Amino acid sequence: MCATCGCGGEPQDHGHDHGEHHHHQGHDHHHHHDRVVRVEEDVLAKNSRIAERNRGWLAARRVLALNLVSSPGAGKTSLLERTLRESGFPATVIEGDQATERDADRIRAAGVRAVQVNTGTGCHLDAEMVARALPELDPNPGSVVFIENVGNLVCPALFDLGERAKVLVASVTEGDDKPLKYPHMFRAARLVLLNKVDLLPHVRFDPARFLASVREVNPRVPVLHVSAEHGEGLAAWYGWLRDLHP
Ligand SMILES: Nc1nc2c(ncn2[C@@H]2O[C@H](COP(=O)(O)OP(=O)(O)O)[C@@H](O)[C@H]2O)c(=O)[nH]1
Ligand SMILES: [Mg+2]
Repeated sequence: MCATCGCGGEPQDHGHDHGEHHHHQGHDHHHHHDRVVRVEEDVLAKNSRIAERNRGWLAARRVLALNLVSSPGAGKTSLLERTLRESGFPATVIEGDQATERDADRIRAAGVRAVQVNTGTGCHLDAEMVARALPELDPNPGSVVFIENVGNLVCPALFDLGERAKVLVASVTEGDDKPLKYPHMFRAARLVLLNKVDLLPHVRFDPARFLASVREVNPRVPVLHVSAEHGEGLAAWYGWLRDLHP
């Protein structure tokens, strides 16, 4: 599991059989591994309980919460800035980053209230951080809360924040093979936005291969092509939001 945050999965071997060849690890390794898995289960079970509480808190206010996940720099904040400016959705934002108030400042410059959460060494937001941010944010009944997670395609897949759905922002500069390399995140997504399509003429990225890779891990998830910079495809994203939250 992830040494910093206590999240993560079981190590998976490819091909070679451990135990037999790794004499130096032997029994201790297995005891250690059992303990690690148990701690991880505790961490995730506690997180799930708090996430359920968040879900109740949000439901009581008819607030739609979405968890935006991506690798660093895919365009989550850019997408939010534009969405907040032109979609007309009443919304507030929780910004997650290891450090700085920069993204919250960008959101506030778009005229929307935002609470910044800094995770320090942490690589994801957890339900407890969102539980603390929500009363401070105090979203209006019927509004949307966008939660921009820490840029990371690994750990945020495991941590339920109490959101209705995870929206995954991928971008054409990341390569078309990422769905196969980060299957947990692509499986957890309810919507995939393929951002920066304005750059397609300049990068080696095959949209058909990307779509096939997404389909392999998540057969039914919608995939929308967008450009947060140029506005392409954003009407379909606003339509998806409206369908979820009339
Ligand atoms: N060409 C292009 N650049 C984009 C687009 N969306 C975001 N960017 C750029 O990508 C970089 C990272 O964007 P940002 O919104 O900070 O990504 P985040 O880390 O996911 O929040 C910035 O330089 C943006 O200007 C897009 O649709 N097209
Ligand atoms: Mg950002």
